[in-house]
Amino acid sequence: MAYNAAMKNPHPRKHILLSLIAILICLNALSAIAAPTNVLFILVDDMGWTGPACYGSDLHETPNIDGLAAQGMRFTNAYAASPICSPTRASILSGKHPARLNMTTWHEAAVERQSHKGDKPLAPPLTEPHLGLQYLTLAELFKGAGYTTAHIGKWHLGDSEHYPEAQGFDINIGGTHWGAPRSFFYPYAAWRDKGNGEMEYRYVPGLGFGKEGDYLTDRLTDEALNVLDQVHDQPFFLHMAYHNPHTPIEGKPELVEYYKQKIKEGMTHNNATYAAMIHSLDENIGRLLAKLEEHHIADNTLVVFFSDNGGFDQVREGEVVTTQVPLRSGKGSLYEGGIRVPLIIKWPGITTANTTSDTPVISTDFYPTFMELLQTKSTQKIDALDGINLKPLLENSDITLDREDLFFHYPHYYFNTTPVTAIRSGDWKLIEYTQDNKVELYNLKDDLAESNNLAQTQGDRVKALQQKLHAWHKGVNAQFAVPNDEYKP
Ligand SMILES: [Ca+2]
Repeated sequence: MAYNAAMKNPHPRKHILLSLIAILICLNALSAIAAPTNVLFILVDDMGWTGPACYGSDLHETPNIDGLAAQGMRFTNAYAASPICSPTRASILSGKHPARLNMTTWHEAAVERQSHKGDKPLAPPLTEPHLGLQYLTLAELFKGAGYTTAHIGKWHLGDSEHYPEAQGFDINIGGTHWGAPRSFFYPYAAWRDKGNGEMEYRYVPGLGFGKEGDYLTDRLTDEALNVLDQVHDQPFFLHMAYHNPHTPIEGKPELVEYYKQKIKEGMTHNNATYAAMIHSLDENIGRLLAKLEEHHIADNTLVVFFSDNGGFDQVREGEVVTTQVPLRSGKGSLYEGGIRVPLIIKWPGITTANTTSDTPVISTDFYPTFMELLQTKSTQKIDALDGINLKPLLENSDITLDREDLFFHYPHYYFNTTPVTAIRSGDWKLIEYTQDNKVELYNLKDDLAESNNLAQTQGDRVKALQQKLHAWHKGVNAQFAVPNDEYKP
């Protein structure tokens, strides 16, 4: 018998070995299917729509961001829910619009407003300086699903009682109530005048030892890589919130020199230091993505790249920081330059490599999309979500989402704006400035630069969009700037 069997199959041991390998491959594939998808959420600070090379920058070099886009879906009409930092960050983590949260300005400005109405014709509303603990944050959602949750970098969502540790994050490295480091170079700390003569000592906690010349973005990434080394074999949600390229505009000297040499007459982007900051940011995103590969979890990790608002278009250190051209304006404004931002999503098994979507999406959409990822059902604690689940769009960029309108509300002053509110509905965008009741209407399809105000000639459309916008204000209980009784013209 043994002889006959051996005759039929002259290499029995090879046969058994091949079968074992096949079984192992099947088991491995099954475990990959069954393993929860990790999430690496890369949030960058003040990078405008045209910041990365794959979004058209003629100066910045971003091979790693571009590479991520080549592996996933790149959005051309993605919006931050707010034109400034804290509110957009709150909208991501809560799934609620900043106007609904009454969190429409950044932390420090909200604190300042408690004692001072400002020196403008309108007094901005009193708003929440903290993301309330009553909301179920994304971190709490992931934690409830058995994920390890880590926040690294900029927090800016409230004082120490509202730090990441109190909002569902197991790990917090560097997160504070401040919106920016004092310096991007070690020791990342210094005294500063708060603008009212009061001094404060700003620092980045959790970075331990360092040496002169160390760059904050490298150091935060070191910490993230360490976290990934620890948690790669368990599901994780890593909220990687880089400070680049927010002010202070500081880059590594050799990179600044490189971009100074590269800049030519007539370039749209021409700030070498800002370009160096984006270069360092991109390098570090490359390190994160390489670490996923090293641990063989790139195929099981959803990666998001997103910016919290448009680029800062004011002068710092004698130079305009950046521009969003062809978009109008920048950070703080409800023109496209303030709110339209880069967004790339790679969801293994869901997105197709190198796809583009022109569908308008907004930062409140992440929350319901991650609920879908986790198969979490809505509960009382997470009702009143303002976004929608993007998974169907991520699966197929040709589908039409069941949503026509996006809303924006910034009842505050900034360098480039007075209190303002807006709606985008299809290709149309209506903007209302409440200080002088000025209304502007643009067709973004024909007029991306918002240079041709059609409000005078399209009265019916203005009325219809205003009705929608005002109904939305009521629905979310939006707060407005009111006449300032302390104002002296
Ligand atoms: Ca920002």
